[in-house]
Amino acid sequence: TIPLNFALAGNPNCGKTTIFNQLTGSRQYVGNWTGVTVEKKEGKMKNTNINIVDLPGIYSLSSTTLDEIIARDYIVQSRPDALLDVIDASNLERNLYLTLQLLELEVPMILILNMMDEVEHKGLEINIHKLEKILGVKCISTSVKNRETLNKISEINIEKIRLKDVFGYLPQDIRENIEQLAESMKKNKELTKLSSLKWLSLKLLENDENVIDTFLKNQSELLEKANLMRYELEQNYKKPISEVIILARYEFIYKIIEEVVIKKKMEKKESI
Ligand code: GDP
Ligand code: K
Ligand code: MG
Repeated sequence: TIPLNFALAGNPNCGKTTIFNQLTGSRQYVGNWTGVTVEKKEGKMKNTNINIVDLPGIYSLSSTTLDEIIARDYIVQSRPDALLDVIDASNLERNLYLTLQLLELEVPMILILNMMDEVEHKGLEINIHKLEKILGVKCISTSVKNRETLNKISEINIEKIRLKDVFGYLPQDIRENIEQLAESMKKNKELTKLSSLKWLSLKLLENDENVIDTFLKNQSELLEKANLMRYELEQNYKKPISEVIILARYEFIYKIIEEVVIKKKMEKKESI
């Protein structure tokens, strides 16, 4: 069978390395990311033909740290067959913030809800089935108490993963602009090699200078078009589009948490 390439992504301290070690055992190779002295760990998943790259732990894809840029560029340019997004399920608010941004890269995703022991400890339960439906991704829950569930990863047919509209949480006018920009990128052979034209369009609207510098240099026509769109949107919202997007993301996350988190012990008031 053809080897598959998966990438492990997630916040720092969510248990990514623990899970990487569990999946790969001793079949690991440590090197460096090209051009920088940041450690790159790769491995082969036991009993499979799946290669796994452990990406640096990050909180966001906002291009402000080297780790974020390394993770972003790897996903966008190498287009792994799937992302294994590890989250600390006992901190959904913070962890889903990255998950939503990873989804926007339009790479098939499997969501690994780690630290389920902590969720239980907080007297909470997560409706996994509902979470799968809302996000449109397959979810696997695990914890230090049960790593057997991770075996399910190799059983998932990633070719059948169809992401739903990952920009669906954004206001209609921003979505329309994203689609228009993405449409005008379709004939550009350099850009269509990247994981997602819609993600690039979103970054253009946000005016992410690092993304523009890295992927959209010399695209003056596109940049002009996006600048005009951003100007018009900001006239309407009275604040930077990047801010509008962050707010929309959190609003969606609060809605998800409200839908999927069940409080088992009513007397204990802990949040997730
Ligand atoms: P990384 O920074 O994402 O690579 O996280 P690590 O794998 O280094 O784990 C961070 C910490 O969380 C370590 O102390 C782990 O032992 C701990 N940890 C990992 N998985 C779990 C889990 O399922 N439950 C609990 N309670 N702790 C965990
Ligand atoms: K921790
Ligand atoms: Mg680690």
